[in-house]
Amino acid sequence: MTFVAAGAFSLSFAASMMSVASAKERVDDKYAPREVVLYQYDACPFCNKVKAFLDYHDIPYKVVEVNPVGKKEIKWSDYKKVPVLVVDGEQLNDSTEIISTLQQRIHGDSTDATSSASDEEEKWRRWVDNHLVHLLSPNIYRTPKEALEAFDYLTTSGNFSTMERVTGKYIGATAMFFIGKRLKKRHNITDERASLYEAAEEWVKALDNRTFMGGSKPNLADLAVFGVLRPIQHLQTGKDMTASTHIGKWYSNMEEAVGPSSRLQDKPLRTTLDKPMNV
Ligand SMILES: N[C@@H](CCC(=O)N[C@@H](CS)C(=O)NCC(=O)O)C(=O)O
Repeated sequence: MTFVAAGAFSLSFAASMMSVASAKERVDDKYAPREVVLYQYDACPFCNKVKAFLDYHDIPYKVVEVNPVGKKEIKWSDYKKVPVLVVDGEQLNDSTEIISTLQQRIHGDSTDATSSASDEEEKWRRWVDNHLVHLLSPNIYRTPKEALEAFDYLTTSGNFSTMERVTGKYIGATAMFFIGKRLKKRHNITDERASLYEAAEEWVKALDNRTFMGGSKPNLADLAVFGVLRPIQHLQTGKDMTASTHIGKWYSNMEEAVGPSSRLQDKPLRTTLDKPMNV
């Protein structure tokens, strides 16, 4: 490759990177929340959906890792699930509600950002909550080996002592293996991998050759799909899905667009025992 050709290549490469990287959406200072605290389980798909939204909009947030056994960190709350987001002192519950409220707020409330969302965007956000998310647990806990891998991986991000991690691992993985089977039955899934691949292809088809469903920038449906898939990306399930479907390109575009975490502390604040996602 000549110097000129190499230069042209790196310029076009930089331009192509910029087209996705510059997709990140910043919030006008006027509407930016002052203090945001996320109560979460690190590997929970719903929590990751909220994080994808906050990261994409560069909204700084503190994280409080909730101990799922006692949930003492959210003792003050009547709502007992995570995520809970406290925005300038106001409690918001439920990932989809949280995101809709934030979306409206960062657009200055005057624009009804939620009602201006397209039917397509709303339809796929619902698809994430009613369909995609239910495919995760049956997949990541599919076999004893995968259950161990998932339990190990997901709890590494929790607040475990080495002792808790080692002793809890086999019991936890066994429990999750059976819970995965129960959830599979509850959601009428016959072949969990086939259903996941089908869902990934369904999503790619819905993209209809667009970079994102939102066009040149991700919309709330893109952020929701990306958020719930993020915790499984390094697990066997995530690797299989990337290898067996066409979702990889969109996923890496999303990684680029969402960019680094805007979380204020490097590591989430931890308490004691954690548990993996159970959806
Ligand atoms: N619809 C809720 C679902 C939240 C949810 O089910 N979160 C799980 C964690 S992944 C939870 O808190 N489960 C109750 C528990 O762990 O006791 C949302 O979108 O935020």
